[in-house]
Amino acid sequence: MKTMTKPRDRLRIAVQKSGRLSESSQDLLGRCGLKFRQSRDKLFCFGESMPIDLLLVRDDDIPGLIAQGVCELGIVGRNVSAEQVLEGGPGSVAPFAELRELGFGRCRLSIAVPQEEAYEGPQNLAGRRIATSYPNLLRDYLSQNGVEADIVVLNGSVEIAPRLGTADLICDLVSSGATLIANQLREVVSIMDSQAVLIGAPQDYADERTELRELLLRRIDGVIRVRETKLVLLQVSRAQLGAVLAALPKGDPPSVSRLEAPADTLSVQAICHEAINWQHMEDLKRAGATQLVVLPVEKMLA
Ligand code: PRT
Ligand code: ZN
Repeated sequence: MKTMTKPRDRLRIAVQKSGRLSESSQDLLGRCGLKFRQSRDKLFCFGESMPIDLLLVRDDDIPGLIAQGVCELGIVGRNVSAEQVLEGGPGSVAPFAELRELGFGRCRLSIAVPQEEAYEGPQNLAGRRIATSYPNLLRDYLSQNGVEADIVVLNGSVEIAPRLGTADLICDLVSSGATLIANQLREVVSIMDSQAVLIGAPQDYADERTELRELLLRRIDGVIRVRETKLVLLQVSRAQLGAVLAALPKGDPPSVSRLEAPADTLSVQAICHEAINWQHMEDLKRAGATQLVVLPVEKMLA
């Protein structure tokens, strides 16, 4: 006989419906083995492979849905979760905790001034009008620096406020910096680094949700680990081996073998657990590496 699963024995995750985090959030959950069937209104996705469902909403609603107990988990920018934590006022206990950094949606919350304006430090912010969608984070930064300024809360198009004359400066999210340049603004200080994070209710549940949450967290950890894992292959002369090994990004102990020819040339194979950028490649080359190849790793079982 088929048994019915009670609603509270399913886990609900809130993710952004459409925006910068939507695709990467769903991709991450897909890589964890979750498959979904979308409802007609496209707001709810029923988990077919596991008792884990998705709620597709605006990102700003995600912390509140967790606080109200509608969802157990959510994926949101740290800028949004940190702003809402501060909403509770000083000393208040956050109704959700940051469980994992997810490594996508990276940006920073920065203060920017009109391009021609001088800036020496936070004292230059005193008495100015600063436009932002993140009043709590900005207020927190200003008070930590002992500065008083007027915060002008805007829910969008923050970057045009100085041109419109509704504010003197702005405090907004920046990733490439192109928007600031297009609006003749100059980034002067970053007040917070942000990326997508998994947030969740801090408590355990008396039912199956605690176990489901643990299982999902283990899979997310696995996906993140493999995503950052690379196989590095290179050749190096025996004399330069020490320098090349020292230049390798963090990882498992590499295996080193002798080549048939040329004599005294070694082949190195290393699993690295860090993102490998062009700077790492150039450092390895300078240390003596040749035939340098970096490959993605699909799956791992150590
Ligand atoms: O509709 P909904 O409320 O769900 O979406 P939204 O419009 O509030 O959010 P969305 O989709 O724009 O962003 C979601 C999350 O993505 C943010 O909360 C951040 O955590 C993250 N993120 C990463 C960014 C950026 N990068 C980003 N560059 N969010 C916004 N921007 C904007 C920024 O506000 C500015 O207007 O992009 C512009 C600057 O970009 P650059 O590349 O020109 O510097
Ligand atoms: Zn939003």
